[in-house]
Amino acid sequence: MKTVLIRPSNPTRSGYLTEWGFIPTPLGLLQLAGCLLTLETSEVKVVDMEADQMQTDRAVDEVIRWNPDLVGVTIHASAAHKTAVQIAQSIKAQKADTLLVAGGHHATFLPNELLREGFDVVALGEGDDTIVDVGRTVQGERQLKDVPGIVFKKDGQIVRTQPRALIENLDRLPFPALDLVQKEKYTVRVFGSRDTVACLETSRGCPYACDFCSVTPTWGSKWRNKSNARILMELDQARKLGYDWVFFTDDIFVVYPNIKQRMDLFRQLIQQRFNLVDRADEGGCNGVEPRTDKAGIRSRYAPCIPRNRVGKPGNPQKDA
Ligand code: B12
Ligand code: SF4
Repeated sequence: MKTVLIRPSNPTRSGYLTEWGFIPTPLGLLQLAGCLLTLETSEVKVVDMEADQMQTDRAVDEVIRWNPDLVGVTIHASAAHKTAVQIAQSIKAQKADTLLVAGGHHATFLPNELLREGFDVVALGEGDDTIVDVGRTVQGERQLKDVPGIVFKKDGQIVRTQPRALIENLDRLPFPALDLVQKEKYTVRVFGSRDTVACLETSRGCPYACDFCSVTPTWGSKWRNKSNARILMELDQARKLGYDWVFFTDDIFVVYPNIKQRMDLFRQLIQQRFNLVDRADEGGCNGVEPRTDKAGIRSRYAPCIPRNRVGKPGNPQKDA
């Protein structure tokens, strides 16, 4: 089975890109790829329109040349929705038998709209197990109606399957397939050069429920985290691949019941000679700063607070 996973470009150009030249590795897709590669005879290709500054036509040509059975499109931010739909419609027009699946935050909240616009299936919330199950339907091993956590079209009707339970033990996930992308494309200018940067996650969810935020409805209100041993293994993978930096995508990195685990993690990172830089804005992060200080973090990147807190790795400034 051949799968193409696509990150559509965001035509509004994210502030992270314009301000800091930040082109993050598409972690969600690489995690899905890691999961799909556990299936026998599965091949996965990633088309990253954002990193390659690709126009829709070129992206579609690349997908069609690869001749996939399954195409997954991440719709992380609503701003990428229009591009995602254009791609889906062009692929369908040229290769009608491709199963088109959308996922990510935007897709989770607006599945029916995406189905009307041309997608065959929308994965709701966590996609790791869902994409494997959908892959099995392509291989003829099961049916979409038996895959939890999706919305799909059947005979012109929209069908929503039973909800999928959240993954309790994140350590059971395969590693994100970082080796499917070229690290030179993923850079950040924050420290004045084009350093390479890999995204990794150490936890999912948030115990709070701010009413403007889509995190809790997508990831659940239970904070679930990977073990320190697992996090260190993933960091080691990124280091071996030669990335200069790792960007943790967690929504909330330290929560009260897990302060000790995080402190232990920071200590181990320092022992293993990782440079740690945290971002701690004034709003809501006051508890983090003294603790990260105590754990030995010497520099911070904190654009919203005074400049004396911005440190450069290798030449760290101590907080004033
Ligand atoms: C880290 C992060 C970033 C990073 C980029 C990370 C990356 N690797 O691409 C940076 C800082 C650059 C960033 C930028 C932006 N972000 Co952001 N970001 C996040 C954050 C905190 C985590 C994303 C992440 O990597 N999660 C970990 C991976 C594993 O999860 P994932 O990508 O969601 O994928 C999983 C599922 O969603 C699903 N899935 C996803 N895609 C697909 C596809 C298929 C086919 C399937 C089956 C499943 C599936 O399965 C995956 C595995 O479980 C989220 C909030 C959150 N907790 O999700 C906000 C979030 C996604 N960002 C958001 C926004 C608004 C933006 C910006 C538009 C901000 C701005 N104004 O500039 C830009 C847009 C960038 C772009 N080019 O589109 C919003 C999106 C809301 C919306 N509907 O628009 C979120 C939800 C934050 C929020 N609560 O408001 N972001
Ligand atoms: S992730 Fe941040 S903004 Fe969203 S609910 Fe949690 S604390 Fe609030």
